[in-house]
Amino acid sequence: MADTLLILNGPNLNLLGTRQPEVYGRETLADIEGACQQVAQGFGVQVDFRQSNHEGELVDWIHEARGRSSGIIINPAAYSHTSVAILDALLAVEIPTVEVHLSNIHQRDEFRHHSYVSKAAKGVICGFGSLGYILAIQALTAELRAAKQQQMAKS
Ligand code: DHK
Repeated sequence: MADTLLILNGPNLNLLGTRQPEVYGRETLADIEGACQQVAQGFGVQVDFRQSNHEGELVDWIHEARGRSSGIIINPAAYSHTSVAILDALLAVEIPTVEVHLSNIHQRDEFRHHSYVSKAAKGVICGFGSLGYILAIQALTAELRAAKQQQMAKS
């Protein structure tokens, strides 16, 4: 069966397209999901794409990913800078994770420079707009392939 990547989006990302387009671009979240689905197909993986404005719901979805998803791509949005709960959930499930931000958080307000979530991430991509999601799919699928090859070499 094909690997599934869980792509999680945090608060206010449902407003993409109209929300501060000079910062976040003009693409909607549905546009980004469409691009992710298309690229994932090319890589032979499935994508489960979700958005929530609620921290607890994101935590629940991370827990549910155990045994279901081979990788997680997360744009925690504002929760990046506040959520120990999301960090702990990612540390608990031990699923390879890539953190994505549309904007370059290091060029913005100082409170956006630190992300709690990064401690649980294999890598972080920021500043490339929606391309970041595509790069994250590419990086995660390469990681999964390498891990499988290593396992096969061992057995
Ligand atoms: C999205 C948000 O909503 C902000 O709260 C973060 C992130 C940055 C992004 O660039 O995708 O600070």
